[in-house]
Amino acid sequence: MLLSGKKAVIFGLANNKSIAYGIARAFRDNGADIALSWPGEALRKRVEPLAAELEAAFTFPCDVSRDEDLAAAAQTVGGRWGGADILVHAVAFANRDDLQGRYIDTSRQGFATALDISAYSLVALCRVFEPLLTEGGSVITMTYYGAQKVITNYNIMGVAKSALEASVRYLAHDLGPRGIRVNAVSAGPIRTLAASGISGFHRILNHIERFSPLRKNVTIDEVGNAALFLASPLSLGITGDILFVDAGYQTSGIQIE
Ligand code: NAD
Ligand code: 0WE
Repeated sequence: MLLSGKKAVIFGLANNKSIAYGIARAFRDNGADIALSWPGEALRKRVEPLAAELEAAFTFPCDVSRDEDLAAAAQTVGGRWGGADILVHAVAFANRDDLQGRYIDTSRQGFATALDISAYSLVALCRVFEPLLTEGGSVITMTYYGAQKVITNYNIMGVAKSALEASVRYLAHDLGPRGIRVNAVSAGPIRTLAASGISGFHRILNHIERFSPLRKNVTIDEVGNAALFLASPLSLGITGDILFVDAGYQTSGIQIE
């Protein structure tokens, strides 16, 4: 098994549709020990049964917008495990109002919120966990094509994901000398909690089904397996990179018929 004896800390599992759930399952099925975070009591009730199902070692509170929570998370993991091999960051948030209409209308507050929770949190997470991460460790975050090209309504999240992708490169340079790799998976659209209530999401899914080379949408299992590769020794030569798991969509230019 690719991750026997490895310890993975996973942020961003909300329910069994979450990309983090697909990743956790792939890791668990490959022998990893798992720890899961929850951002507040409301989600704790959803996470704990899934933690039991995934045989997670423990769960812990962490709202990534709070420095105290991040410090406490590192303390908890350090206390329980003494270290960690894999960090998964599958967290994003923007105000719903900022995911529709014109990007130009994004408020200062809306901009700050999206960048704080969706991009800065990876930097903070890497910093507090740096002393705990082992040589050969792997940090994985989740991004979307809207970081690189304009996707209608993705708006401030596109800008936040651009910052996240740039952070992946800078963090890879900071942590590389310690043998720790930092990469992102750029997933195609998937109907998760974070996609629910996005107006016209079914049209995005239809578009990918029609125009991606594989003529389909991707699943959380496919994303989980790509994350497994990035977490495993199979990818020891890869850092600072963006791995697309998007049925090939990002390679498209003009397509006629
Ligand atoms: P999801 O709703 O299941 O996961 C998002 C998670 O972010 C939730 O678990 C939520 O609790 C967490 N979160 C939000 N604010 C937080 C905070 N302040 N502190 C801690 N956690 C917080 O949806 P998902 O689609 O699985 O999203 C996971 C990641 O994948 C996100 O980064 C998202 O941008 C990215 N992504 C999603 C898609 C898609 O189409 N679903 C595609 C590409 C990338
Ligand atoms: O990254 C995302 C979604 C992130 C997200 C979703 C929400 C919905 C609920 C961040 N914040 C919030 N805030 C909420 O209140 N994706 C890649 C999925 C997604 O979201 C879109 C997309 C796609 C794809 C929004 C508009 C257009 C396309």
